[in-house]
Amino acid sequence: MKFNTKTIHGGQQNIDPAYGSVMPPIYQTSTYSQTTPGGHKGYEYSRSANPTRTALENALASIENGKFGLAFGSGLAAIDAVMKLFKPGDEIISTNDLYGGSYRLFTKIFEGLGLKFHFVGMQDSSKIESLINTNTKLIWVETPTNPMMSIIDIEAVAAVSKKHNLILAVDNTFATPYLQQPLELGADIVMHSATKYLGGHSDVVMGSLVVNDKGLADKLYFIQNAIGAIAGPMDSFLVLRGIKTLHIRMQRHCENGEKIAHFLRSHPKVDKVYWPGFEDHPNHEIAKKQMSGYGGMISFTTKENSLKGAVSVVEKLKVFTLAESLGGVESLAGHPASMTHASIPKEEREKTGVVDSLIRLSVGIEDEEDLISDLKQALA
Ligand code: P1T
Repeated sequence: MKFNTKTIHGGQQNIDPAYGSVMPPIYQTSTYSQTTPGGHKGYEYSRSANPTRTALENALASIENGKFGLAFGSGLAAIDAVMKLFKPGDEIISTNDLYGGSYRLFTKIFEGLGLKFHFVGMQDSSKIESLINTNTKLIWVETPTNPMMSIIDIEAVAAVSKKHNLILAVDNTFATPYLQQPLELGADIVMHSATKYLGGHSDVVMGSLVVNDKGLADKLYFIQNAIGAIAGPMDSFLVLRGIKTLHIRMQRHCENGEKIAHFLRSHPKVDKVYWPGFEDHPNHEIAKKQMSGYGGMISFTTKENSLKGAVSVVEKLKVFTLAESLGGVESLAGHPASMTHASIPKEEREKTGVVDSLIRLSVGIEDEEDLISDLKQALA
């Protein structure tokens, strides 16, 4: 099956054996009757499994070209489950430019529980190798990175990971499987904040993991059930519905993203524009190799280069909504330093470019002319 068919049918065979409904029923139930202890039809309690969640988990596995999918109550809950594979003393190497909440989870929760994190720019994979020792267990990659849009060569990192027998996890939230398929490039785990493009309509908070290895899947299922941070049936239905239009939404996000990136670059008041589709983006060649398009996420600074200037631009936008999050059909603007990345200490975030004057756009699928006029009036 091709990707554009998988979004609609992948993993969805015989979805409702009872009545043949085309969309999966929302099994809004916590439990299932048993004829005798253990005598059930495959479902006993909805923390362990729920048919609507199963339908979504099968779809997630299908679109990521993986075997096993798991859905969690948020993206961070999915990352939390991965970290629970490890024990005190284990070491993790992570990209240094990443979602502020992931950084907070790593440093404020898991460092306290005895895991050790190394944050490093991964554009050069030899930098990773120099940090590996016998305690190293996982490499955590976000690409494109949030919010600086750096691109990390998944195949190159996978080669290092395999050589040292580590697990490689890739946060694929920004690219989505429409643009990039990390398992195909050698990753062991692909993670999503399904809140974003997979859901696609800013009406759900959810996370997901997809893996190929049965042993790893079993460990993650155990953690999912033992901890209980699962996705609910209604939310599972909504994300499954979102996935059905992922390919056409992404196509439009990419088209609008490209136009806005070029518009910003040509605007006299704009200074730097971060978007991997530019030929002179430092990682453009890697993006071209591992992605089939460049997406709708763009960050930029203005020549005024001040907090006040950035705040005044985001406050003036009318079609773009000033809000946390991304990946919905509507365009959003954010100020990473005070919003999504406020939990990263200023000196740390500024090292990767997350300065006070940085603005991040999640370009939606509205008419491009309305988006450009909106940016024009806000920048004026
Ligand atoms: O918000 P949640 O569903 O828990 O997902 C966390 C997360 C993980 N990974 C990436 C790359 C993310 O961007 C996020 C959430 N990000 C935002 C809310 C944001 O505005 O950047």
